[in-house]
Amino acid sequence: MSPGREGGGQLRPWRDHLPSGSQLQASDLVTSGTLPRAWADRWEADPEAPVLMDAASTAGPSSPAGLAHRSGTWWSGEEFDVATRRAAGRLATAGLRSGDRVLWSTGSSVSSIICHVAALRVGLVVVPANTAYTQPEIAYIVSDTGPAAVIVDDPKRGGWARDASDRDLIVTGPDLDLPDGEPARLDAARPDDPALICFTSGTTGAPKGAVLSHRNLLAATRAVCLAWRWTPADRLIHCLPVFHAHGLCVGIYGTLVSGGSALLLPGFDPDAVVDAASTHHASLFFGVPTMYHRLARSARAAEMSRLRLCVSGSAPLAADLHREVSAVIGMSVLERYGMTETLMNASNPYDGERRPGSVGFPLPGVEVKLAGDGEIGVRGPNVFDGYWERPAATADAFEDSSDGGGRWFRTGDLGTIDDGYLTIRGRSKDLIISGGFNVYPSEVEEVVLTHPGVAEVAVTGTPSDEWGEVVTAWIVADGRAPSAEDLSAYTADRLAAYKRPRIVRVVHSLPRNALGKVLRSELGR
Ligand code: MCA
Ligand code: AMP
Repeated sequence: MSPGREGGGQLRPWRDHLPSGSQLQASDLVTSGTLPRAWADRWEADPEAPVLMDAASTAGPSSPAGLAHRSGTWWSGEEFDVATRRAAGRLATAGLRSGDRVLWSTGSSVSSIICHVAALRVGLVVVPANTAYTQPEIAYIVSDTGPAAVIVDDPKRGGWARDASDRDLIVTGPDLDLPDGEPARLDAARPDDPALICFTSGTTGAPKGAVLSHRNLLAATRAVCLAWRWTPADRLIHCLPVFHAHGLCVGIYGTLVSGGSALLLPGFDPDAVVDAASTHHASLFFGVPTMYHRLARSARAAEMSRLRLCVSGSAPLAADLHREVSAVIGMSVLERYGMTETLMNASNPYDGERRPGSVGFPLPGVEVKLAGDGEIGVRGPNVFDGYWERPAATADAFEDSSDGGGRWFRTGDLGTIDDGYLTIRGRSKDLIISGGFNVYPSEVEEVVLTHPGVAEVAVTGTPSDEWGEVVTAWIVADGRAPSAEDLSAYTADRLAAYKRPRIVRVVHSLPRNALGKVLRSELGR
């Protein structure tokens, strides 16, 4: 099958994202080979350039590697290089070696990013984890990846990790309070070495770690930098969590690779975003649709028009919301489509029509095709090699190809091609996306089922203007059925808040197929 040829036409080629006259080849995306080398090139080229800053009002944790706490001051490239070298020295002196896993679960702060960058410079494999995870969620990741160290800003999480680990775990905060020392070698990771293990459920089953190599990360980062014309003059208002690919691989890596700068806000608040954009002469904002929904209702949304570019991703941006928010902020929001396993796949163009309801066409270096049933397939230097220690799940996730271009990753998303643009029409995978966070029905069902008032349960997503979807539990009661509040309290120790059911519907029975499997799609919404 030819890339992008089914489902009603052919996608525009990725070259259409480049400025006219560009001769870029896909292989150019991965020159420098690894992120640390690409970053080091930037810091060397312009050591004085501002890189990152914690928003002044939000005193982050103290900085690692002996540098004074610097909230409200820009870190230059040179300072960032020095701080990450020192932090790398501490990690290496603590006994961490290339290939060791480090669980990293922190809020957004320069200190935390210094730890992250230092770990990659040593060749460690970073395992990001949501700071909302409960004890069993952390324990699962620790037992699955066997980290040698954890960097957490909540000591309670460090204790949970220690309890779940069968080795002598190094536990530290983002201040990296460890003895100083020289790392053996810096920036020596090779392009195919793993850099991140990001937990996701893929199309089916239990959470598993998607292993992303340095090559994947560099290719995906360079692609968006090129497509969105990201330059050293840009300044990003960054308010996404740093433990997911959107905030980390697009927001932070993009800033460091482009040579631009980013102001780190601890979370999303429309007024704080508008204030920061104005005070710091920002040019970029990246958000999930829930943030755009809230921005559209902010009295100050028009002040966003001072930015050069606003990007939406991680969940569908409804066409109506796209039009509404674009009208109030005075610029057409650019929607793009990504996935943990593949990072960024497709984007609306920087120059040219940004079509509401569509995710545009493949980013530089990426090939996208539709299978006969409409499932979107992706291949390219951005696509991961497989799930951590799960060969069967990895084999299932890919489809072989005989055209010599390599195997296709099966996304579990369904799409159509309309006039050169890709539109996501649904998912073949069981996945709920609430406010940009993924919720896997089976994970929630497993916990809810242990409630004494629940005989059977199925979990689905109910459409919500603000959240995209909210989690609904369909329950067959055993005695008195629990309310949504009861379930929220009951699941609080085992499910992060965004996974807990917000709506409970009590039914007499659940629709099942001949094999007894629940047909979630036949439940109402
Ligand atoms: C917070 N809550 C949520 C969510 N976030 N509930 C459901 N879904 C959520 N996403 C809970 C809170 O714990 C709280 O619960 C209640 O909702 C109200 O919280 P509120 O203060 O309104 O929420 P918030 O703290 O303002 O958070 C909303 C948010 C946040 C800013 C939209 O959810 C967020 O940062 N989302 C971004 C997710 C993201 O980065 N995804 C990227 C995945 P209680 O009342 O019980 O305390 S990477 C990816 O998907 C791919 C690669 C891609 O394409 O990008
Ligand atoms: P994750 O596993 O967190 O990386 O989530 C990836 C999933 O988010 C994709 O497979 C899509 O289902 C969804 N997604 C990301 N961006 C978009 C978008 N712009 N439109 C629709 N769905 C999206």
